[in-house]
Amino acid sequence: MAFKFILAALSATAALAQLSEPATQCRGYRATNVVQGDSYLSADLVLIANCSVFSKDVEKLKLLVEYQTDTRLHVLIEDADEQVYQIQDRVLPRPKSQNTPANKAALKFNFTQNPFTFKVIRASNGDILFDTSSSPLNFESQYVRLRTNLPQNPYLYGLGEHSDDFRLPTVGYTRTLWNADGAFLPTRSNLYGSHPVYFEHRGNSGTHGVFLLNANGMDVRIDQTDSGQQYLEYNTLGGVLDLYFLAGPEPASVSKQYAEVVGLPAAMPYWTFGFHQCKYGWPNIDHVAEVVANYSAAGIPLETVWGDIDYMDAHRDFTVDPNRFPLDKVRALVDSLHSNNQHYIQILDPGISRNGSYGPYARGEQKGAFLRVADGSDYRGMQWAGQVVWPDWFSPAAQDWWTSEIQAFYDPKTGIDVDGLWNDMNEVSNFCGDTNCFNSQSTAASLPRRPVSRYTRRASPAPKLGLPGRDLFNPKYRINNHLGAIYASTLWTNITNADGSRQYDTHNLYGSMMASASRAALLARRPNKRPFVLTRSSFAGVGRAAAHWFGDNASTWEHYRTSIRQMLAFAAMHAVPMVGSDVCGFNGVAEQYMCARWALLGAFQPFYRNHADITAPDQEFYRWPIVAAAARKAIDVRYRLLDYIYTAVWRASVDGTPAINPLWFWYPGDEATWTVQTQWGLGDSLLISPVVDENSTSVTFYLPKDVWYDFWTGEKVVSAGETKTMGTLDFTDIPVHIRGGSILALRSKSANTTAELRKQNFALTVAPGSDGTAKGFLYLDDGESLDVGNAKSEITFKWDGSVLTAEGTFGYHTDLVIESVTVLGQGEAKKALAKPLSLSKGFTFRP
Ligand SMILES: *[C@@H]1O[C@H](CO)[C@@H](O)[C@H](O)[C@H]1NC(C)=O
Ligand SMILES: *[C@@H]1O[C@H](CO)[C@@H](O)[C@H](O)[C@H]1NC(C)=O
Ligand SMILES: *[C@@H]1O[C@H](CO)[C@@H](O)[C@H](O)[C@H]1NC(C)=O
Ligand SMILES: *[C@@H]1O[C@H](CO)[C@@H](O)[C@H](O)[C@H]1NC(C)=O
Ligand SMILES: *[C@@H]1O[C@H](CO)[C@@H](O)[C@H](O)[C@H]1NC(C)=O
Ligand SMILES: *[C@@H]1O[C@H](CO)[C@@H](O)[C@H](O)[C@H]1NC(C)=O
Ligand SMILES: *[C@@H]1O[C@H](CO)[C@@H](O)[C@H](O)[C@H]1NC(C)=O
Ligand SMILES: CC(=O)N[C@H]1CO[C@H](CO)[C@@H](O)[C@@H]1O
Repeated sequence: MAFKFILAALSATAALAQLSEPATQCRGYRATNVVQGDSYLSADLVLIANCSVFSKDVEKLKLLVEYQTDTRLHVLIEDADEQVYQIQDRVLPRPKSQNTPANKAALKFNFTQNPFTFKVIRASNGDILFDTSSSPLNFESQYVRLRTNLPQNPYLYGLGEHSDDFRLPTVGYTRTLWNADGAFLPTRSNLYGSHPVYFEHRGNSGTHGVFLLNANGMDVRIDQTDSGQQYLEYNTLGGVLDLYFLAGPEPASVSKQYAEVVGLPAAMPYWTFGFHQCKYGWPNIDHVAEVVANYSAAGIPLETVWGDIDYMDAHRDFTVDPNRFPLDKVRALVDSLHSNNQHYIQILDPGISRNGSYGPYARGEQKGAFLRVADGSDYRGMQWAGQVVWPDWFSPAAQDWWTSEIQAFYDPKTGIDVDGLWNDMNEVSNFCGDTNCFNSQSTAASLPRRPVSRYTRRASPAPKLGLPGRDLFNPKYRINNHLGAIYASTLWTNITNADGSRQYDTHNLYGSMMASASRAALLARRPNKRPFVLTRSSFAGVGRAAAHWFGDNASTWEHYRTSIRQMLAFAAMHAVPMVGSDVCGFNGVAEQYMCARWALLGAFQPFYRNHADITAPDQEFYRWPIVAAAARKAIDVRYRLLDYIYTAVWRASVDGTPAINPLWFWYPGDEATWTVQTQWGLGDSLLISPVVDENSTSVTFYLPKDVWYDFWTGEKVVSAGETKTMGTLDFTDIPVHIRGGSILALRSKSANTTAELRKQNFALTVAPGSDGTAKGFLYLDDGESLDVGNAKSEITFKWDGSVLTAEGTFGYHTDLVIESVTVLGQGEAKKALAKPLSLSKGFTFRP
């Protein structure tokens, strides 16, 4: 939900391409004291000549190269004194090195000593994946630059969050990573999250990934030199060069290797895959109850209803508006939802009203939970609640306070028994456009006074918490933040966090840290229940704590299309599988035919929520017959496929396997797939190719060389690698193909809630590949426990052309059975089984 009046700060003048070529006096560093071990290499790096392009050179650096696993190479270039900021280990725990002998590793590190430059080489074929030889390294107090040459016309992906083409532009392109609120932003803007990882695909010679573990603001420039040399260049406002090279070589292996570094995404509760409805601007609780009733009356299954900031009293967290959302009525609605197996989620913003008679503020102040300025007084800004303070997630007191406020307000006995939490405005968004909003005024007399002495600031920063003596407001190198200066419309970048680090260095972590704090609070509230947190702002690794939606998009066809590539990037490249757009669009007027199409598209996203702004007309699916019809069909098929989707997202939580696949992940050698961004693979087996143009009743899409089956008709389609056009598609139609070689385990019937759905039996669809065989996977558990122990089933189905087998583990106790088996492409209809197949043990079955 929304961004308001800060567009004034939008500066079109942000410094672009301030520096196209390295300053001539810069000669980089010389490597000395090189020590080479079996599985590592270290060296000292000494500045060759003063250079200081934008700030002071750091004269002495250290290099550490570790062959961490056979597929992961770690290259760390840090200052010798270890003062430069590095992301705190508790924010992003680093994987340990498994000390692979260098000669066994898939990636080789090669370097020159004077000047120091390096290459990363794929051992199997000699491909140079990374090569800094053409440009000296700059490592200054407020500017770090590293450039790698790339092959001409590279296929690069990632570097989210953005709305640009899935395959990144290769010329004149700048990707700025600086978390920022916004709406109606053009492409090439920095958005809510920062994920400094890119994938490069080189066809049959492999895919690799490069992750720069650095939270500082940065521009990543992708361009060519005047002489036509292709490069990618990091330009950061600080931090160290902490690089992880991921060898792949299969695209999905890179996804897994990345998840090993940043952490596996959290497993999601089963019910969160149901359909969600939200709206900013619902006037009162009776209206919300009507929405729920109207969904039911329309026969459209609604799993979860959400509360945006409307429910709050004066937009304050942990309050309800006494007239519009009185507590007893909210509690009654939540009870009624729960008795129907439906769910309720509320929003919590980080901006805490700074009012002495507001309990959560007073208690947080007491505990020392909030960010402070130099004199120890509150750091103040403007948010929905008016004058606010913000939690300092680096302070253990903030987690304490957040957990106890959540436990109290969401106490099932006395408060609102929510099923999950939604974190918004956590970039941080500050409606104060500049530094002068409140912090120059004297402290209001009504507020409690906190003894300044409780606020102890470190005289000299501890290791890795940031170099002293920097200009934390206006660094000379200016990243291309769409909001202008780095402090604009967010927290002051000179604010010191509880551990001594500065917002200048940690800004991009705020949203992820809030999401983690919310997850920890939900876990404290219900220790063995999987928490559900949805966050707008994110940093690499956020998937460990939360799901993500793409923020304040608009009800336009362009954003409908954009949402597909954003889903591809987050799920396949950023280790955040539980993602989706606001279905039918957030801002502006949703037109019914578009909304019908989006209802269908959304059903094949992992996270499926309809949401709109307060200024947008109501857009619940039941409001138009055509949209209602599309939604009924979409939810019906989604629910029949729910265990398939659940299995895919669960698998991502176990080993990082992408739950959503770009088409080239499946056909890496087929160049025609490399730029596809309006189709996606859901799980291992389903290819979704929605209509993507306004008023269109057809879609042209690519079907790689393989055997396919139309999901709706079962018709076999053998493609030689062809562009197909499908029409005439009704407004309730979405093309879906099953990839040959797959077995799908569907529920035999849909239901109006996921709890009802879990009582339905299964039906198998066998879709043989060109060799006549097929394989599929089904994961079953209780859908909600954090730790299910052995109470889970991991079942592999195999079809060898005539016999169907099921094997695996069967620890989840269930009476559910497989009622029917359909083998596609054999001119046979579905076979109801005289004797159903059990799901509690393996079987062999000959139809
Ligand atoms: C850089 O300049 C500083 C002082 O201006 C000097 O002390 C230092 O030796 C110089 N470093 C190099 C590598 O020239
Ligand atoms: C690696 O570096 C050495 C010299 O340091 C050089 O002889 C060798 O050719 C390099 N290998 C590759 C593949 O570039
Ligand atoms: C619910 O449906 C009734 C009957 O169609 C309609 O009058 C009412 O406006 C609807 N309310 C909401 C919130 O959708
Ligand atoms: C779902 O259907 C059952 C049986 O028809 C009904 O009792 C229940 O109220 C329905 N639930 C919802 C949420 O519509
Ligand atoms: C503080 O909140 C109380 C109610 O909670 C309100 O009456 C009062 O006006 C607020 N004070 C300020 C300065 O906003
Ligand atoms: C940040 O900068 C402002 C404006 O220059 C200054 O008033 C304030 O004391 C600084 N805050 C901290 C925590 O250093
Ligand atoms: C789609 O149809 C509407 C209504 O007929 C029309 O106003 C609009 O211009 C059409 N859009 C396009 C892109 O053809
Ligand atoms: C802030 C903003 O405009 N956000 C995004 C809304 O979503 C679309 C597509 O999902 C993006 O392109 C926008 O950038």
